Amino acid sequence: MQDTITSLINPADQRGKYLETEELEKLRRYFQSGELRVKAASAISNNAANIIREAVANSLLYGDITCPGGNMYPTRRYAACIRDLTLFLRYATYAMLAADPSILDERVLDGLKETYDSLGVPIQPTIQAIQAMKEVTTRLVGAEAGGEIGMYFDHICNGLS
Ligand SMILES: CCC1=C(C)/C(=C/C2=NC(=C\c3[nH]c(/C=C4\NC(=O)[C@H](C)[C@H]4CC)c(C)c3CCC(=O)O)/C(CCC(=O)O)=C2C)NC1=O
Repeated sequence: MQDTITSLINPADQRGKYLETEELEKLRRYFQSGELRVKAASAISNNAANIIREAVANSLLYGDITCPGGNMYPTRRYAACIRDLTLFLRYATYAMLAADPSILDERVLDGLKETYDSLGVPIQPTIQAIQAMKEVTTRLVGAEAGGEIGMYFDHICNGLS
């Protein structure tokens, strides 16, 4: 896993150079948004169950997917789906704190689409649920922090598409 600091310093070290102006500017933005990201992570962890409940209600419930024949039926699969959303939320929060998507690539997305395809887990409803989490989370943490974490929800969706 990388974060903004390692992702800038490691390549500079390989070149044997100091960070360039543009790279220092990226670091400055990282430090400047630090307080915001930490606060958002705290709000998300205190409200994780509510975020998921609301996102599921806004996206997946009340459709065929939870009925016999749907991928969220029966309860075992419903629970697996909720568990997956819980993982997406937690890892998106880590990525926001690191301001770097590599933890998602390494620990969440590697092989996930293949797993979903082989189990018949439908991608479009999964993406809808992740987008619903993004909306609910943004309402909780505000637009600015919502933008910070939103890009990592989008990163997961892109990795599944
Ligand atoms: C930390 C990284 C990590 C991820 C991301 C992960 C995902 C993951 N989700 C799985 C299953 C599953 N995932 C879903 C999810 C859904 N079905 C739907 O219709 C909804 C749209 C959607 C929820 C949004 C379901 C229903 C299963 C069970 C499928 C089955 O066994 O038939 C499985 C197969 C094994 C299992 O059932 O536990 C994995 C590996 N596991 C991991 O370790």
